[in-house]
Amino acid sequence: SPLEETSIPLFYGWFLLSSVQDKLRCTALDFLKTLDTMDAFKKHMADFSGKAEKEVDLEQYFNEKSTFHCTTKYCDYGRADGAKEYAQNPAVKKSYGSVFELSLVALFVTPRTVGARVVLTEEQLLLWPAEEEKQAESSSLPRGSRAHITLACAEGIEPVQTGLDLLQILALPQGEVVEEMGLGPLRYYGEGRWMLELRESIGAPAIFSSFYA
Ligand code: 2AM
Repeated sequence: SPLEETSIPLFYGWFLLSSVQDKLRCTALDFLKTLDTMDAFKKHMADFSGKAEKEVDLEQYFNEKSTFHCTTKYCDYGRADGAKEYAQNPAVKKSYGSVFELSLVALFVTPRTVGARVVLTEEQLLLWPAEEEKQAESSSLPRGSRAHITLACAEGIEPVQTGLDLLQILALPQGEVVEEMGLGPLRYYGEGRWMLELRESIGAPAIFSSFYA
């Protein structure tokens, strides 16, 4: 019936509690500000600006996203493949409205997106869709590798890009450490792709729920 169809949300995911959202926003902003001033970053500035000498203000370059969350299943109100099956999954129904603790292990920046990498527990993986979108380059990565929080996107970039950028980085050989930052080692992966591994992961309480626009 039409009523049942409209009951499937745009997406399911873990929504960060507001206290940790503010903290993560500050951490991400500090990271961008620091990155912007680093010689190693300036050396590769053309990845972002297109021109070798042109400076980039990363704070201006990216538009921050609101309501930080880690998408589990994009359902598109039931139109996406596997949406109905996901909505009916007993694990999904059982966990709906429960609080989980997400583990944020890295921050990454590309010319398109800024994100936080999330490593899921076995329990959290029960809520990860079975038919996760398969990308050619990521076919050998473990399930849940795409888990992330989109923090910001460049002009004209849709947030779905963040997970693709993360998978791309994870499929590459580990980048060289270009600097030990306060939070941990910063690695460069070429083509404007940077990843800061957090020496101490950030524990982020988040509610498993869904979003209807
Ligand atoms: P995100 O998870 O990287 O932030 C609404 O658009 C939300 O669903 C966003 O959070 C977005 O990206 C996510 N999203 C959009 N399209 C998607 C897709 N095809 N696959 C997975 N997630 C998607």
